[in-house]
Amino acid sequence: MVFRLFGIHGKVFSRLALAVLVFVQAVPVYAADDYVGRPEVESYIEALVAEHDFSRQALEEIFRQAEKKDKIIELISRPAERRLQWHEYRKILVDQPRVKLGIKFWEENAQTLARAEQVYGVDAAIIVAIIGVETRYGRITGSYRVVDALATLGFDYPPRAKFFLSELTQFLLLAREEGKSPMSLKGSYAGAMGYGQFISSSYRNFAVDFDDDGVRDIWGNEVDAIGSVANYFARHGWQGGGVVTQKVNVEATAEILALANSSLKPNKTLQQWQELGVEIPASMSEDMQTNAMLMRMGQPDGADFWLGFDDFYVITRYNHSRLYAMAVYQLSETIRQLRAETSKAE
Ligand SMILES: [Ca+2]
Repeated sequence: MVFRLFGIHGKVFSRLALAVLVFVQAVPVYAADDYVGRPEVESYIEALVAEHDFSRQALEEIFRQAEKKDKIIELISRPAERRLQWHEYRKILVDQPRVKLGIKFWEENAQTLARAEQVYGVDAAIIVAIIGVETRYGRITGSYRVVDALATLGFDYPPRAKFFLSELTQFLLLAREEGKSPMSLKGSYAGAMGYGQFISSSYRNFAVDFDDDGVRDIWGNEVDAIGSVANYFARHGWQGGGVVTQKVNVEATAEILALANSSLKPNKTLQQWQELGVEIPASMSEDMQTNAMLMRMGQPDGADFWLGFDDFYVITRYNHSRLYAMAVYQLSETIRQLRAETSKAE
């Protein structure tokens, strides 16, 4: 949206880029033919040509090379967020190596992170934690061709077909705008790309050229990746400075158990939660009209209960999972504290 300029630039280059692509790949090493000739693929191509002025030939060449990956369907059918209890999930994501690498990533990018805080009002610790959880600070950004991931999920995974076909369109537009060959771009099994694992629509809407070199590159540029994550949070309403989440004691009534994990959005005031049997800490007694939601986080011997506030909800806009948001927040706090202690000791 901010970067309309790229759209214009992309349009000028698109035909040339795709023509070159077709030429270079005229003799494919391996033709999978998983998608060629399927009526739904044909009508998808038809629509893209009509709506977005793509070259039919170039699109047909892309689908000739796209491969259906059964592994992707297997992975999307059982995401960690649904398989694991909180204590298991936390162990994987808030681990010592990730904390240490986070401190290192912060040191290496201290200036950029400070600038991102200033420009977007988003805490450096949160930006670091997101990039840490998503890709171990850019180390694991995904090895699937995005076109394979999105074609597989768009054409061969009916539960999410609509969403992933829309992302496939966004991806083809993105590649055209950024002057990239669609076949060259890699990402996760769900088609998420780069340091912060942006899906194509997020890339188009929220990625920024934070080092001002004329290119939005969150595939390989740390500065752009940091600015883009910060922009994503700012545009989704990050406030900063307040309580994000708070562990609480509850009377585990049937009503409370039914209300826990029922909403990602803060849905009751602290006053209401108190009346239902949630013990509100004295430190929050001034804020009884503040909204919060209640979470139940599985532990080996039962569960912890936590309240989540507005900024917790913003973290879930990155990945719609309370486990994910809690892991990001706890990682961010652990990194922040350890970093402060380390610098004090030195
Ligand atoms: Ca850049």
